[in-house]
Amino acid sequence: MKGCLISFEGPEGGGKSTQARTLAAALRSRGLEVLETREPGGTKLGETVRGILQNDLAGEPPCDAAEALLFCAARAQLCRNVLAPALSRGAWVVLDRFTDSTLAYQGYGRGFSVDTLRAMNSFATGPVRPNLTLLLDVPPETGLARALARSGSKDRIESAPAEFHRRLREGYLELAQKEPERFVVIDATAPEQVVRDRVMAAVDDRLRPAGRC
Ligand code: T5A
Repeated sequence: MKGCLISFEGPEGGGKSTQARTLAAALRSRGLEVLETREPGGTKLGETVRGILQNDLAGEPPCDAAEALLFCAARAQLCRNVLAPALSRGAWVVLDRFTDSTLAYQGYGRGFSVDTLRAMNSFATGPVRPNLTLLLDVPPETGLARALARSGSKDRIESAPAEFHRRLREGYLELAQKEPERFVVIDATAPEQVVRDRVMAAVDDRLRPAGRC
C-alpha cells in the first residue's frame, strides 16, 4: 500500500489520544493527507461496538470471548471500509489503538492464546499492517489516575482488577521486544511536550530513511 500507518498503543491514560492528535496536526503541516481515527470506532458500526464494549450498551456485559470477537469485528469494518482505501490512495493514517491492543488486553490481560488472537487480527485486517507502532508506556496506576481525573469515572475495562492492567502492560513490553523493527517504546510518564518531542523523533528516525516523510 502506498500510504503509511502509525498506530499508538499502550495502557490506559498513556496519552495516546493527545499524542495522536498532535502528530496528525504536525504531519498535516508538512502537506500530507492524514486520516486520524481510533479503535474501537472510526465507523458507525465500530462506534456502536465501542458503546457495547465500554459501557454495556447491549444491556449486559459481553463475555470475554464475545469481547475479543467484537473488537475484531469493529477492526474488520474499519480496515475494509476506511483504512485500506485511505492507504491505497497514499494517505497517512494515525490510529489510536490497533491489533496490539487485542494481543495485550485480550491475550495477556484476559488470558486468551496470543496466537489465536493473531489469527483473528489477521482475518480482520486483511493486508492492513502498521508501518510504525508507538508504545506509550506508563505504569497502570499513573495511567488510570490520569484517565479517572479526565472523565471522573471508570468504564468497564478500566474497572478491571489491578493485576489485569499490570499483565497487559508487561504484555505490551514483551510484544515490543519481539518486534523491535516496528515498535518504539516511549516513556509516557514525562510531561506532554516531552512525549510529543519523543513521538516526532521516533517518526522521523524510523520513517525518513524509508523515504516516507
Ligand atoms: N481495547 C481496545 C481492548 O481491550 N482491545 C482492543 O483490541 C482495543 C482496540 C478503549 C478501551 O478498549 C480496550 C482498551 C481500552 O480500555 P479508550 O477510551 O480508547 O478505550 O481508552 P484508551 O485508549 O486507554 O484512552 P484513554 O483516553 O483512557 O487514554 P489515552 O488516550 O492514552 O490518554 P489521553 O490522551 O486521553 O490522556 C488522558 C489524560 O491524561 C492527560 C490528558 O490531558 C488527559 O487528561 N495526559 C497527560 N498528563 C500528564 N502527562 C502527560 N504526558 C499526559 N498526556 C496526557
